[in-house]
Amino acid sequence: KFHKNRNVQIISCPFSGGQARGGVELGPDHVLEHGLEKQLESLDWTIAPTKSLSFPEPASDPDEGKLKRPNFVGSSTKNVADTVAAALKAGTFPLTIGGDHSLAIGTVSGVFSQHADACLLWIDAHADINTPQSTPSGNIHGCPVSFLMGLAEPCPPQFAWVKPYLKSNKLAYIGLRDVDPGEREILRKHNIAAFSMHHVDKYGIGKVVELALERVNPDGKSPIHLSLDIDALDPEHAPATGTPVRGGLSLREACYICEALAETGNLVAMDIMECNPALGADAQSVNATIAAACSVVRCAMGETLL
Ligand code: B3U
Ligand code: MN
Ligand code: MN
Repeated sequence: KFHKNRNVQIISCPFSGGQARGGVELGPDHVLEHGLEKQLESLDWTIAPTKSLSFPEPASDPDEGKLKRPNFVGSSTKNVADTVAAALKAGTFPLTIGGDHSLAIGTVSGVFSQHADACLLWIDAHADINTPQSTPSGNIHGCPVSFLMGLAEPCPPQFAWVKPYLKSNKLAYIGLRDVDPGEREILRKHNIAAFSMHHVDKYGIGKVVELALERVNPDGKSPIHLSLDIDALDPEHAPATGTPVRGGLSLREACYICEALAETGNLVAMDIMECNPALGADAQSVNATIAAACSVVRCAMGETLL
């Protein structure tokens, strides 16, 4: 068995404050209703009672510069960080189901508070590394990585609690295909391992994962946090998401990434984010998206490893 620890703490995060489209807060319930807990049990995981977080909206939440809903996102992600840290302290594997990707400010903070030497694999069509200055939209789900790296200067007061745990050599992306000009500059300046769909085509997914792990985990000893945005997948497989981008990962490529990380034996946490059951053309597109989300999670939890 590649996972030595087979106790999982599912953390349900019905949160949509990091972006403008309603419905992403329904993602966790849909994933759970699809039977994820039972599926993990059948993979021999012990399931702690699922933690469902609730996210009270602040009475007032004026923009902070360009950033929208900073109070809501700041307090909610702090709650997530504490919950993820507690799950790790309890010896469980935190599996966080979103909700929008701003939640990763919390999940990654929680993981790095317990594993300072961790590395982060960010699987996404987008780099989510805009700063409060560079963000074109003001949506904080496009900014989490910049907060985690301490690139937001000055740091908005709502995120003063976020420690800049994440070093540029401990972060790798796979699946990128919609990166803003300001983000490109940041990726280049900090020499961040960024594998776009171009690299997936050029080298194949097997080689890309190998290259990514070489960059962020050269000695193979770092604990790994996998943060997976469902929009990394091609909209053919995951149409029900806020910002689908054509030309993405096949379902098998996404599953392969998860399997390869499971195979390292070092995976300590996973996020599955941005499933939006209110989008997608019909019930079948929503179901396909949720099924894909459950598939990649099962792969990360060891399903297809023999
Ligand atoms: N980069 C854009 C768009 C975006 C980021 N993440 C998603 N969309 N899902 C932004 O708003 O920062
Ligand atoms: Mn994305
Ligand atoms: Mn994302």
